[in-house]
Amino acid sequence: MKKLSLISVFLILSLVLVTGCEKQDSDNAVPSNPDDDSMMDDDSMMDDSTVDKTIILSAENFKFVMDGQDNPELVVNKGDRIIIEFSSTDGLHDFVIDELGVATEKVNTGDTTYFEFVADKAGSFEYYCSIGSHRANGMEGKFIVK
Ligand SMILES: [Cu+2]
Repeated sequence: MKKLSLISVFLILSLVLVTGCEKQDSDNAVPSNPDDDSMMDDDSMMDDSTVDKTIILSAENFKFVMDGQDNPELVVNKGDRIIIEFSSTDGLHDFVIDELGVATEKVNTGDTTYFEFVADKAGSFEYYCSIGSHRANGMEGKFIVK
């Protein structure tokens, strides 16, 4: 009987110890998690860590194309970090949205460029190609920030 109660005490003690350790672990985890979060926030303030949307767009004479659709209406959420992956399949083109400060490099046939920005203004804007009379020839579309 004495042995049994000793074992019980030992079991209870080890249980307490294990629980204590677990509690300590979770106590350690609690402060470390916000640290990770704030590090992620810091990163998102800087470049290319958290991208909400990648828009893959190509250009030709004289239209923009995405997934087989000509001059598609592009819709994003306000505050989204966006990467435009912009390429030309025919001719020299760029991708510009004046109100959002977006202006890719001019790319020639077969080339690709990237432009990253935050859609920090809600509204309906126009994107277009700024080269020559491309816009007048049809290289424009709607860019909506909700
Ligand atoms: Cu163009």
